[in-house]
Amino acid sequence: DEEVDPTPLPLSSISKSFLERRWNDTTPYASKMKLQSWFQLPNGNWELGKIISTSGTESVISLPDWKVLKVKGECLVPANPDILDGVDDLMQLSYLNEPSVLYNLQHRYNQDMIYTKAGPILVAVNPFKKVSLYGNDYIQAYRRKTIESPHVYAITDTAIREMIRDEVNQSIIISGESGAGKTETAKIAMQYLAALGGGTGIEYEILKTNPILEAFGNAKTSRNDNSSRFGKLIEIHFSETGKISGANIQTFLLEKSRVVQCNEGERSYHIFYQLCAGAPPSLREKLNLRNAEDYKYLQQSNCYLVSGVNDAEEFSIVMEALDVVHISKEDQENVFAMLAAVLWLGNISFTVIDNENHVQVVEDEALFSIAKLIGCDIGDLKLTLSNRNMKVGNDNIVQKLKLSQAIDARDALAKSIYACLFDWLVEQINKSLAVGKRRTGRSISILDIYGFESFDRNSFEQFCINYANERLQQHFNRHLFKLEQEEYIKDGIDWAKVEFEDNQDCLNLFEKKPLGLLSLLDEESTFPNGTDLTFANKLKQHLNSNSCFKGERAKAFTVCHYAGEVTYDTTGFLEKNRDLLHLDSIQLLSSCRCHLPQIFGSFMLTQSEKPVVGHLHKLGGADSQKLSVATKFKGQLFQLMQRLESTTPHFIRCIKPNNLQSPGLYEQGLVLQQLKCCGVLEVVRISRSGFPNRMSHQKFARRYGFLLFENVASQDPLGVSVAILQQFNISSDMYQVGYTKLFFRTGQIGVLEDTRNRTLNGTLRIQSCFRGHQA
Ligand code: AOV
Ligand code: MG
Repeated sequence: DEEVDPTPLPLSSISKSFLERRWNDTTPYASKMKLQSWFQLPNGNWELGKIISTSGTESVISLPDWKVLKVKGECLVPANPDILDGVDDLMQLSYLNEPSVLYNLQHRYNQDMIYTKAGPILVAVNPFKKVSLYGNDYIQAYRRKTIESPHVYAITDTAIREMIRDEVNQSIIISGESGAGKTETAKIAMQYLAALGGGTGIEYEILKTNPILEAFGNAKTSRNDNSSRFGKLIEIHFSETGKISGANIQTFLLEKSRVVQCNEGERSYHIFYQLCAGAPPSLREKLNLRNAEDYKYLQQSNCYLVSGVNDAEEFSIVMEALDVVHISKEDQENVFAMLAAVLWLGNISFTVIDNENHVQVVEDEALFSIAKLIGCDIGDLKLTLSNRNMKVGNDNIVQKLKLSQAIDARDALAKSIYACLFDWLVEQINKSLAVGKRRTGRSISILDIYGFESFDRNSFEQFCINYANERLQQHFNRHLFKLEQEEYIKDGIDWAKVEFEDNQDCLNLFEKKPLGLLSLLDEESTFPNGTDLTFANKLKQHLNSNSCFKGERAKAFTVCHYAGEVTYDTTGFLEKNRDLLHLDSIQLLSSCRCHLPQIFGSFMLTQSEKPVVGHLHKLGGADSQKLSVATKFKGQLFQLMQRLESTTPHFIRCIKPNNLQSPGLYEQGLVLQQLKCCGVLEVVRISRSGFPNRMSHQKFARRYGFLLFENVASQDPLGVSVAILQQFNISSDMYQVGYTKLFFRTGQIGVLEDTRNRTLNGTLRIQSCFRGHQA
């Protein structure tokens, strides 16, 4: 009786699996059994209660503190049986509801099991402390698959296997709020890839890019002591033999403004403090370096230290890393000289010389130090910082700058030098990583951008950062919901639609032309009379009817992002979007005998000639056909999305369990809000009732056909596929046969893959034994 079912396989058989039925179970729980149930306390937290009795619509429950309450049935949410406490995939929960998911993650979190699967995605809850889950032993264990529990290593391993199996590039896309753990997670994934080796030391180099980029691109914010202020995509290339052959890093929109301005309690980029604290005496003298406290740019936020961080030690780590990526000692010193120049720029001060507020530069140590560090004439520097050359018709006129203009010009120069330095560093790193010139193999990309941010005051930077997160969320939705469901329909399989939060409306608010946030910003930025206030008014005038937009008083507006509402203050929006560096400053840089020829080198060559447009572009010349910052960023994001679209994505969602960056504290409300806004519950839901793995009939037949015990009469791929399914006794609940593809529930392909690998390894071993005998 228990033999193989001889009836032909149904093509589209099941409509609702038992899992689905459970998910959709809406019968009032209390009336069914005397069991455990979740009860929401007035503070929003959930407590596990035991139902003592039920009569009519009311139940009596007892809470853990022995309190007994009479509650309405609809206030109770079913809890899972104890046996399901802390399951490692949320899909295994019998009752998938908010408190059950929260409790499950918390249960694991309390035992330092910070990783949990939610169907195809990995959820990582930030431990804010060292957890012993990493290192070589773990890497080897995941490699050999002797550990199964969810981990970044496991995701990365899957990416490698799928890259080889499907011959498709892969991406690991890490998202989450600021401080949720994206950058750490990216490093853990890189660690795993690096352990595969490359043979030329390239893997070591790849790891060493992290301290460099973090020193120059991360800073302490009020949300994260090591907050990324740029976005990063690292593409790691593999040779045909599965070894790392090289890598390439692309960065996105560095927050320049931080160099000249940052909020109370935050810091500028780590490297400034590291340099001040860690430079050896000879370097200090050469660069005329002071302590961090002596520089105005670093003084303003009144924060010099990060708890638990030794900047001097970090500096030596960065220097060592610079060696590893082949940046010469001479270039390193020049980089530090540029940093010192930026710091001294902040100390440049002006005296007002007339009653129109025109200024002159004070001749002091700051001025002399900069001239020496960047190698320019003191007189030229003075003029650049206090005058502006303008072309009116055929005449050149010199205009004196007012105090505020002079300060802006000075800060613009500092920001440009820093941004150029950052780009130059990334370029050098890329040269060093481009070892495998002929990249015939495949790649795995890891995306780590700045997370969604909402501060008391939000400016242009948050506007861009949150827009980027909105784009990324769209990619996530597209892959996990839209494409998934479209494919089911296209291939004609039975399917119950899952609703999800689509953020398309919010993206439209940003991107629509001509009446979207970005277009209106650009338009106002090009108007000579445009101001931050006229911009804010224009937004209110055109966008007030948009459901994702709310006008606020004066210069502010609110956007309803997928992750919550954020109110932006438009102060500085236009200037930051234009990001102009005056021609005078560009000419100054082109004339300087700066020690870092590669950065401003092209300017040296054209010293006597007219500046070349291309070079102006790099520094953002005022009179070049320059794109606005927002438009350029939008273009970069589109390109990024295109690149990601050609890969198989693996998603990791980082969750921040508290806002204090402290270990052991799990705030249910905060976690729930993050789970909700990124659709974790829906992902689990769609995966439970869906078929996340799929393969064309042809590919399936080709891949597993050799495992068949008997020859199949039919040679067509569908026939072979069906025979395989039968031989492996795969329950008809677990797959569906579409017009072109086979669709599997989670885990099914894994079973087949394991058998295939075992069989192949066995075969190989037999072959090599055989060869051994022959020899
Ligand atoms: P983020 O990248 O998501 O924020 P980070 O990766 O910088 O966040 O993580 C913030 C801090 O959380 C780190 O500095 C660590 O102290 C801690 N942390 C995160 N993950 C782990 C882990 N797996 N183990 C131990 N500690 C961890 V931002 O870049 O601000 O969006 O912009
Ligand atoms: Mg980060």
